[in-house]
Amino acid sequence: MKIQKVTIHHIKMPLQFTFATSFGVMTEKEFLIIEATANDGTIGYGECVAFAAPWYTEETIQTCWHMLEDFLLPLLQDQEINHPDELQAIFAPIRLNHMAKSAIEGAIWDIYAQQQGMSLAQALGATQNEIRVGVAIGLQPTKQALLQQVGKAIAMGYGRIKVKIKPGHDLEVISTIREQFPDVPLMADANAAYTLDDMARLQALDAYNLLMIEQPLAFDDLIEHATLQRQLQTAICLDESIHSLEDVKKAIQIGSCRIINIKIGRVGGLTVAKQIHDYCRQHDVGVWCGGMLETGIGRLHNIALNALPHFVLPGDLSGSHHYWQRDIVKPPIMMAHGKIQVPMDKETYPVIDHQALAQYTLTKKEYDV
Ligand code: OSB
Ligand code: MG
Repeated sequence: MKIQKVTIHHIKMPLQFTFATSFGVMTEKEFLIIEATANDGTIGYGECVAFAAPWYTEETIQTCWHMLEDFLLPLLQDQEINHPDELQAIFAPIRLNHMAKSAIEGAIWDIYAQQQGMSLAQALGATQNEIRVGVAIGLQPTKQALLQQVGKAIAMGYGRIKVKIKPGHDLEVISTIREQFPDVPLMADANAAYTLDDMARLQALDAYNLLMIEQPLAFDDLIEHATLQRQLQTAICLDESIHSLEDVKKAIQIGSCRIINIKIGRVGGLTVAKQIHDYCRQHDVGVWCGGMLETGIGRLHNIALNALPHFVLPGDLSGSHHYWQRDIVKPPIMMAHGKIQVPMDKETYPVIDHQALAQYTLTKKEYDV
């Protein structure tokens, strides 16, 4: 295939909940939706998951747009692409900017799957028809609100509860949940809020039978996480620190973690996400699929990835209505009894809700590639 035309839709959607983490509070999310048209007329969609501000990684909506417009789309000019894996080499002259690369790569994976007459999951080599999912709950203002959120999530069937923690909102948060729900599969995500000076506080979390602690230390660290993992019983899971297969190899080699959160955007696309999955499978390291509060487009890509065989831990993957009043795909993605069905054939694959997309659009721009 060749890519002939790309439309970038800049959209903003109000979240169904206030999402508070150690780095701030979110009530809405911006996205770039990438609509790519191939020379045979097939249209594919990708999603840029960067935030408006650079607190999770260094990328933002605006840096991604700049990268796409000025560097990535020009590299696709006259480029014959036989398989989306080839984009790794095509984009190699551009350092990092993984969320920008992933956005266009996802659209090209979507085109490729359609051209093969397959669902995205099939094109990736998925083996699971349904996946078990978990929910991420932000920092809550009160104990009552926290218990109510956790109780509701358990009642909805989520297979794993993840709560955000930060220094001062950690042991109390976890002990409060454990008193009421002693057996629920529970984990904590710190979004890099701690340092090794907090060792005692982090070790105290060992008493609560957590599945894992996600990204306790700095966003760019592997070494200190290895030091911490040696002194913790609870498994460390890395999120922000993992940008590539090379990062995964180093983290495993030095013992920085026992589990990896794979986010398609953070690692630069589905091709690398699958390579990380395969490597962790060979090395017996757990993986799960992380979330970036995606629209249905990004979520369908997460679901397809999550259907690969080594994704046995539930990911941060809820149904459309958990995040949005109206999603931009139809039918919306449904979660029931803690599970999401993986759309495996053309007939049941959700399509873009163009009316909803238009309703959320701030601006859009068309590029002849
Ligand atoms: O750290 O995993 C994270 C959302 C935005 C930014 C970072 C993170 C999250 C989540 C995912 O926790 C929640 C979701 O998509 O359901
Ligand atoms: Mg995280």
